[in-house]
Amino acid sequence: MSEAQPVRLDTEGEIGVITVNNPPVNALSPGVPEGIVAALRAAEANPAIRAVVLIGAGRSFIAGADIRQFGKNRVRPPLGQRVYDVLDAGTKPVVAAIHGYALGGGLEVAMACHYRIAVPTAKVGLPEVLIGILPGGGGTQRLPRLIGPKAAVDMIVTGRHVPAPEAAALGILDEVLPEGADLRAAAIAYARRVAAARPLPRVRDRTEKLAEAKADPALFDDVRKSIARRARNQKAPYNCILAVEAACTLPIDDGFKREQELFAELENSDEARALRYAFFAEREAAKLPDLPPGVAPRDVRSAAVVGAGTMGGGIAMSFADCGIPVKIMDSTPEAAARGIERIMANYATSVRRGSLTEDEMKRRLSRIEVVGDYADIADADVVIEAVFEEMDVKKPVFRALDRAMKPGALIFSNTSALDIDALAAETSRPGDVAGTHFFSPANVMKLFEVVRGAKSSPETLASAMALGRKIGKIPAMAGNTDGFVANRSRAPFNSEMVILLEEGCLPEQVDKVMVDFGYPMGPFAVGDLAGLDIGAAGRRRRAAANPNYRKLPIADRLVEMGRYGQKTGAGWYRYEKGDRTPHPDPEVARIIRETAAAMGVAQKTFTDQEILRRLLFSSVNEACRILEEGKAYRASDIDVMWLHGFGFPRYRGGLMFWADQIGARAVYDQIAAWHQAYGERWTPARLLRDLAESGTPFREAKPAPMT
Ligand code: T1G
Repeated sequence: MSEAQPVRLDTEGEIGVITVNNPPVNALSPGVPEGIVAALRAAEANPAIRAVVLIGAGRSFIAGADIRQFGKNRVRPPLGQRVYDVLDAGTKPVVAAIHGYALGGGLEVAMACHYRIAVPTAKVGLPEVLIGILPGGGGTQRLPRLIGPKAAVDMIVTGRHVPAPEAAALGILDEVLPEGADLRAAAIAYARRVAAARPLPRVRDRTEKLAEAKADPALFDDVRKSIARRARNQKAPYNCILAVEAACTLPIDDGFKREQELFAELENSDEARALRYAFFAEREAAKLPDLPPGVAPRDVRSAAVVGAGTMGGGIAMSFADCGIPVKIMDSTPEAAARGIERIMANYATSVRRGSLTEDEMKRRLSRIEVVGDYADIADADVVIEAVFEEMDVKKPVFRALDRAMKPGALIFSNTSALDIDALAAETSRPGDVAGTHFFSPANVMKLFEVVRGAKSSPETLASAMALGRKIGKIPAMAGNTDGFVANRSRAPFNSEMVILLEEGCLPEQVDKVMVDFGYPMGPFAVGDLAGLDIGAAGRRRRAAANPNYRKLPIADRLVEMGRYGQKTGAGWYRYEKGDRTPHPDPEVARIIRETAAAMGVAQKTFTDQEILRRLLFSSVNEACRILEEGKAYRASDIDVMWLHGFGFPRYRGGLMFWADQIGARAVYDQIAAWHQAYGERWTPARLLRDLAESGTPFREAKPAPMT
């Protein structure tokens, strides 16, 4: 809460101006709703005030309830005494003046006002479902009255932010101001114009658009069917639908009651707690706790990418998508041309799917320039190396970048596992070098794993984290260890899934367990998508570095047979031509049986829980090793990587949050038992043992200082 009063009432002539000032996003923290109510009552009681403007100070209107208050024993004002109710009961027009964001309770306050105007860059939305709850301030009842139940249920179930022009077209906003307009002055003028207008246009009184539900009785069932796959195992999306349905069948005050009932079912659910945790974990991950004070990130206004392959092209798109001009080059003009063709094809697919307009595609393509020489990229503020994942290919690139790039340029590698220090050593400026590991497809996946080299300067690291946010990614820091943090914590999972086959599982059985758990795809299907040859290269590298490395003969056998996955029409599964649907393959079952027999592995049957825990506990154990070695700042950073790098179901919070639901003691005891049964690979991490003995949650583990 700001030092000054979070809410104040001023007057401009006969217009009252209520300003909410609770940085950084004007959340409705304790004291803010009360302040708004007090200001509204004061304006009501002041005969000199004929109309009121409600506006946010700083960068936004009101971004919603204070999420930090959820899950605590909140004192919630009863129906009839909330801000929304006081607005409904008012006798003077109130104009909501919106800039930045009006989200959740913020939009609900605006919808309880009589008029809503906004600057063109403003965005509105009811994103409560994204944190496992539903709009609890009348939003499920007022939004359908403003825009109709169909559009309302779409906004509420997706939680999407709606740009002001679209919000006006839908009927949420009464006016969008011209570019550059002074919002406060325009709102005061608007209030003067409507000061005498009666009756007051209360949203609660508008029912004409609700008739849409009568004309389409299947509306809500159709929505339930349309979300079934992505809302699997979740309750909030379905309660959102029920609440909007109530708006179409009940008088509004009964609808408010129904909304409260449906909200109460969600606030303390596992799903809501996990989603709230994920929300804050993502923001925490962007912070470097050991950054010296006063270190500011370097600004990035231009970029360059070396390597125009799948990753390089996706990285270039990430910059172009966020308005940053980017130059891209490869070893030959033909390779560069292939790269730009792939980029154009990717954008064309988005246009075909309707997620991008033709004009926006042209704007983005205009920001990508193919160049032929290092001299052409010398002036870029940042360069990302994205060439073939072999040291003897990358090192010459770093030497060339060192010779070419302007002083102060950031020099990052997109390597997914190779030693950042070895690459930095090829330059005269190791302080400017770090890893920025994108996940494929680079223009889609949000995880931006920043890898610190031993000599990476604090400014370079701060710049990398800021760059991640600037290009719309979720940055998280990793120490320089084989596989960094995301892939290293994932590696045991990738081994254990194949070892389960040696013991009697089938790929389709494992995949079903993980899809039922909430993954969008099973790990074997993902392997076929990524290419089994990629994994084989990583195994060869690890086997060369570690003679005790546990080989995976079944996986190696498939690769030897040329079964690389979708790209060869067969991998763990069989694929029909032109169809990406994985089909269980008896040939694979035969290979599994033969290999297991040759290895002399006793066969057994598995419960779903045992499969799930064999995979995830192996990674929880590795995550503990990563933390005890000081290669990650927080357990929650590892969760952020699993959510945004591997599709871990968000409503379960993340790998370590999920493990905390089981408890370190139970995890440790199970791993200790598998250590007895399977040997060295299941040796419990020291940190895991310590957490089990002290009863400390994974989320509160104190990692070693980052090195
Ligand atoms: N409550 C508490 N803290 C919040 C917050 C919120 N609603 N929104 C942001 N913060 C903190 C955030 O943790 C970070 O803190 C700082 O503000 C800047 O945020 C009754 C029940 C508004 C689009 O879900 O989507 O209303 O890290 O880094 O990138 O029906 O914040 O600096 O310490 O994200 O510019 C519904 C959540 C609540 C909106 C701005 N509202 N916020 O993005 O900044 S439930 C939301 C956002 C509700 C009603 C229901 C984004 C943003 P720190 P940031 P940003």
